[in-house]
Amino acid sequence: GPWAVCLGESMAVLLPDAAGPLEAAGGFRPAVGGAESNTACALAALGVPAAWIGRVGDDGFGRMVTADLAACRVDVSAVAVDPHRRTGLYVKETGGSALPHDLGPGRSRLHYYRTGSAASALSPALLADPAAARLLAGARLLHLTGITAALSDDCLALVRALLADRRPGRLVSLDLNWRPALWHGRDPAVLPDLLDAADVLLLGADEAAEALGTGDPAALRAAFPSPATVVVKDAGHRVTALDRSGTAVTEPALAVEVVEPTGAGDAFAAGYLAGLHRGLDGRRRLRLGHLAAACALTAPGDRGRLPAPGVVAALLDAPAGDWA
Ligand code: KDG
Repeated sequence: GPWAVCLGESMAVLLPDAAGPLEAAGGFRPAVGGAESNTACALAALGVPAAWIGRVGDDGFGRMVTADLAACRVDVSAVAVDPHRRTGLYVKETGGSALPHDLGPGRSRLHYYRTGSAASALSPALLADPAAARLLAGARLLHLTGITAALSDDCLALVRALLADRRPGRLVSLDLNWRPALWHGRDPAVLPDLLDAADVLLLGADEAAEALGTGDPAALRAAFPSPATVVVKDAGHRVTALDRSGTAVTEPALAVEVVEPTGAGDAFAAGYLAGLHRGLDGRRRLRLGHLAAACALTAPGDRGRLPAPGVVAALLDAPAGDWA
């Protein structure tokens, strides 16, 4: 069975053909997004057997999402189809046009159409589903994000149930993925307990500062004593991984020309976790994360394409001065 199980909401995405405010969009290209399934795809691309567990509607977008992930060689055997609710959707807006209401160059915004989506009906009942239970029992890694906790009370209960259901030999990674737009009317004070229940905690320094009051790696390490590793990503500059004793490994990010940043964090998680799967040392784990993130940063959609395995191997082993 799959080594990694990634669980959360995947959505249909509409990508406008050109940068600019949505009222001026000429056409949209369909794509697939969702933080956890992005990570599952990138894991599969890195050769790590991965599954995605989620819930889609009995509709064309749901079938598109599921088929797209299957085409990425992600196990979709436990994806539930909800007969009553629709697949979630988001529309991506990117800035850089000269038109009024432009977001500004290099900026992008996700417009969500997902309230009451099929995925928002995920609940602890999932643990009794035979297909999901089979994947969860066999996995060595369960990957979750803070997004799921924001989707509904049932989703929050599912995240809590999964974090409480500790299995020997199975790690849980959790990426904060702070999405303020999803927390309107909900209480993000539930987050710290969830974050501290992970084995591998991934946070962006910026989002952590916003959601938790600090983006400082040492302060975050102190705030979350339980995870074996706390990984703090400092937007495009460097990532620091700290173990329980506070010992830190820092690796600079690769300098790339950013096309569109969405999905870079998901790819970083996949690279880092693939490094765990390969038994890489701490520095190479961070490098594999940076490499996967760089590929997502240079693609217009959520996901990028990795270089050939030989190129990846050469980069992982590059001397420090040649790396970034
Ligand atoms: O990390 C990328 C995600 O933000 C995007 O795919 C949509 O899952 C998504 C979300 O909830 O923001």
